Amino acid sequence: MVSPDLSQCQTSPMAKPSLRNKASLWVTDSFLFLGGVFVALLLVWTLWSFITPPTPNPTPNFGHTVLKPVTAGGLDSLTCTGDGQGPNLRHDPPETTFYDDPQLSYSIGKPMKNWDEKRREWLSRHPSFAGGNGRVLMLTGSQAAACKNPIGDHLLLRFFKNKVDYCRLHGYDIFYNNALLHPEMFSYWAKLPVVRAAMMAHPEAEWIWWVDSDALFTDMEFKLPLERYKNHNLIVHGWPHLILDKHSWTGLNAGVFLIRNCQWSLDFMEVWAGMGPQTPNYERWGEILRSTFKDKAYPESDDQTGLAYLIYKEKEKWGNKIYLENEFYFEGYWEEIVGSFENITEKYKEIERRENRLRRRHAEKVSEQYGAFREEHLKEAGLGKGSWRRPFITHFTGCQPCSGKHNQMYSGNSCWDGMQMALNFADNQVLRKFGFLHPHLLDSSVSAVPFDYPA
Ligand SMILES: [Mn+2]
Repeated sequence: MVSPDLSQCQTSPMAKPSLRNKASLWVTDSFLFLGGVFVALLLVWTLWSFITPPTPNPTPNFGHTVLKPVTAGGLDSLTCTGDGQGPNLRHDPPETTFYDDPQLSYSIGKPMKNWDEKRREWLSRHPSFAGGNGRVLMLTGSQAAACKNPIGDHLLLRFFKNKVDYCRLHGYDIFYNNALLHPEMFSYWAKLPVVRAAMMAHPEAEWIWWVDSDALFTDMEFKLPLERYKNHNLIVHGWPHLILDKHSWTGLNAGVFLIRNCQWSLDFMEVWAGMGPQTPNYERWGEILRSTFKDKAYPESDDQTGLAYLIYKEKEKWGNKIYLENEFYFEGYWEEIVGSFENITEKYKEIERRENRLRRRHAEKVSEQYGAFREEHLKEAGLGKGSWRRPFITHFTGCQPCSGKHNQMYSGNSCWDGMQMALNFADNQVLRKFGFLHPHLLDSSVSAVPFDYPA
């Protein structure tokens, strides 16, 4: 019988207690041992730092990294010599890893085996990345050429800035791709080769989070409930009954997904990509998908219907590791969201008028703390449709900012105005920490935030 921990694809040493415990024991022991000499050391260090110029530390070792918070955390900031306490970015030992195997490819269509072992081995050689079970790499991107829509590139810039803001606030890495990594895997299929390559380029990341270029974070404080997904490897916004009973291709949305960096995911993506335009079966897959999901919009095989198909038809094989999230706006349809921004802004202001802590100015770096404070006031707000909580991700499906084409259901202006409002609504949550706000959501101008805002 496998334990719940082992039954998930992810079994890397990051999740195991050994390394982490060893490190924290070491810190505790060091603290006890150093306790007596700490004050003396501090004094010597301080004096020394006054008489010697700051020198960069070219190859800090593991011990140094572990000891740092105990001995020199506060001093670094005073002497400006700090090289951070996080992962060691200069340590890559000469022992061979999977990177030295000439047979290994970053490309989809070249299956990789034993990835979990390979990744685990890399992590054991790079212990400063251990304990990164919640480590997330966000991926997004757009086409290689300039946008046809005259404001397309500007919109994409703002959509990207929004993701950079979210990642900075939560300590995530982000990669923007605008190269076609597989020449035949165009449009919505283009993301799969990027995810595949990113898994190999970032063995330290436990999760890869694909977010479409036309989606943005409209709640900068909300964090993914990663704990909820501990037994799953792929998380998408979706509704089981729409896929399994109604056979609707919109039973899920493939524009935003979270996928675990593990062998299961590599195997799954090979099967998923097997329906793509680079294979001889592309046309046949178009027919199969169309006959299974009758409401499918395009005749060609597409990634979203392909994913729904695998959940429906190969439930036993893949379904138990795929989590269909529908308790919050993992991504939300813009048309049902953009009209609620003004009301939500007022609701949040009401909370802040009641709660002094939320009006306190603070450093951007400690924003997560204020998100946690606010959470206490959002219990009644609900989540998802009809809620007055800020929607987590707003997705402009059908609007295509870059090409300028849009679904005939809406006027172009409703798309571009909606984007402008969503972008300013999100930006207000960021700019506030810099002392400014956009007073009107349809206008990008700013004004300074009064000291005790909102009064
Ligand atoms: Mn999209």
